Amino acid sequence: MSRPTHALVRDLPDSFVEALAETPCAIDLPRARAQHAAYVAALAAAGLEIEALAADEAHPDCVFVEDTAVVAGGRALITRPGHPSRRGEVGPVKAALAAHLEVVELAAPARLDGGDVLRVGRTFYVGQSGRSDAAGLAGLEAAFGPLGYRVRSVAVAGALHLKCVCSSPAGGVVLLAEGAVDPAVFDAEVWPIPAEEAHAANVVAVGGRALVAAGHPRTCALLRARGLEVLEVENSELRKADGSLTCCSVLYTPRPGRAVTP
Ligand code: CIR
Repeated sequence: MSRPTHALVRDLPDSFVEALAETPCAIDLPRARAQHAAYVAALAAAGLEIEALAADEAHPDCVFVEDTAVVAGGRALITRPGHPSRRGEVGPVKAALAAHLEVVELAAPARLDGGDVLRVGRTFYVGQSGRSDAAGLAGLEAAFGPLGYRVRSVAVAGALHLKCVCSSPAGGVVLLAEGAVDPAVFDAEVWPIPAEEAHAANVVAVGGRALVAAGHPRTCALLRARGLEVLEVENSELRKADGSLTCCSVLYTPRPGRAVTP
């Protein structure tokens, strides 16, 4: 499986201060923008080519592009986000990815957020959360099953998305917050981290490097001990809107023969 070469990101609108949040609290917008810029710079430093979409004031949560697309095998599934206020975010994401990938779309009434989709090798683990349902899982299976991917359902309780509590920092590995999900559901090597560092379970892995939310020393130590280069990034303001690190990018490799940006 080739490592991703590109990252799609999206700027924060001023309306980000009204983004969906399970526990609303005041967001420092300039700080949020600075943290997002540092995150994008870290992706670029990891060798990814960045494509940045303009913010959309009508969609306060548009920075969380991960929820709008799932990419694998040269194909992008444009999702139908679980929260109605987010459905209008998909158009520019679809247009951007269509320049590089084959694009298919999830049909109504299915609901799927990319934050519920964890891919480890050729297996997709799909969270069944308040945002993603069985029809969304079936749509993902229809999109990627023919490409040789299999799909497993994971019940999610106590978290917005499956990837709020886990991610894949390396091939064949799941980094998992203890007590969040039964580790036995993963046909993978599981690296547990303490529940009090659950927010650090969501890392962005590129090559041998892992972007980790700052302030989680035990997780950083674990990842370093397993040979990864750790880069801590500040995420306090995006976290106020329930954002983790993977949610702010869609990583992909352009399909051979597709047009790429000049
Ligand atoms: C939402 O509630 O949809 C946003 N405020 C947060 C989305 C975070 N996305 C993600 O973890 N993939």
